Amino acid sequence: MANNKFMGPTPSLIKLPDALDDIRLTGLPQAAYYISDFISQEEEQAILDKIASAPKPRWKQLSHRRLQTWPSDLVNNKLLDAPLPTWLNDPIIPRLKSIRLSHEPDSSDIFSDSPHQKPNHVLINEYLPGIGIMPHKDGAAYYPVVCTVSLGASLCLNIYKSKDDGALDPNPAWRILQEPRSLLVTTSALYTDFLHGIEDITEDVELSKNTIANWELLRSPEEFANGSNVRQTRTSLTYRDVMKVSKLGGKLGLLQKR
Ligand SMILES: O=C(O)CCC(=O)C(=O)O
Repeated sequence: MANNKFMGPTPSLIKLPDALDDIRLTGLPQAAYYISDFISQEEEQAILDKIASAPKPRWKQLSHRRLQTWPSDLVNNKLLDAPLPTWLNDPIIPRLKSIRLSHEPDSSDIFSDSPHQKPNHVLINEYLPGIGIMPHKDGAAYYPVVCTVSLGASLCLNIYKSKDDGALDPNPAWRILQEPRSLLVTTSALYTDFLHGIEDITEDVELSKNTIANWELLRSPEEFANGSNVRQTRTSLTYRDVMKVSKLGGKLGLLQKR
């Protein structure tokens, strides 16, 4: 037998759904979609290697979590126009753009109505076991579509409602289990009206088809048959379209005219 350390589909065998509507999380408000095998193990490893080899100043160290922002941080909710590096573009963005939203004849992809028709910004978050992210909304800087590719390990993303008095209901309304190499897309009301977060725990518990909104769409539900997921380091790539982009070239032109 060939000594192939990678198991699972090779890039050419990645089987994407015909339409996002085929893999919608039906119990959630409009709309969330989950593809368990969005990238192959080779592609996952190549991206992890690129992340690991980024120069140290690329990392921003928060109190418990560290992150990279590509192509750069936003300033006043604006992005300075710059391309994403090839390894963040390819294969993920063409693959995202290749899936139409529905089976309607004129249906196009999830970014077709966004200002730049594709994501122009990627946040890379690294979560060690026991580390999460507080419930939050992503705010007005982005077109309300978030595409998250998970690498390395699984964890639960929680979706929270605000109570009538505006306070956060601390019990998640839904939990979404994200496996390595999966894609989660959240849009519309789910983006604007709900909060999302990841608990600071070392083990996700009470996992079952009754508690996990995407259970039927998981690659390997049998891995969680005992109801638990012991956390390991999980890295996420969050792809979004920043609506306002400032052109440095334009600014230079303006300076030259003065
Ligand atoms: O890592 C994740 O899946 C969530 C990241 C997140 O909440 C964010 O980028 O706003």
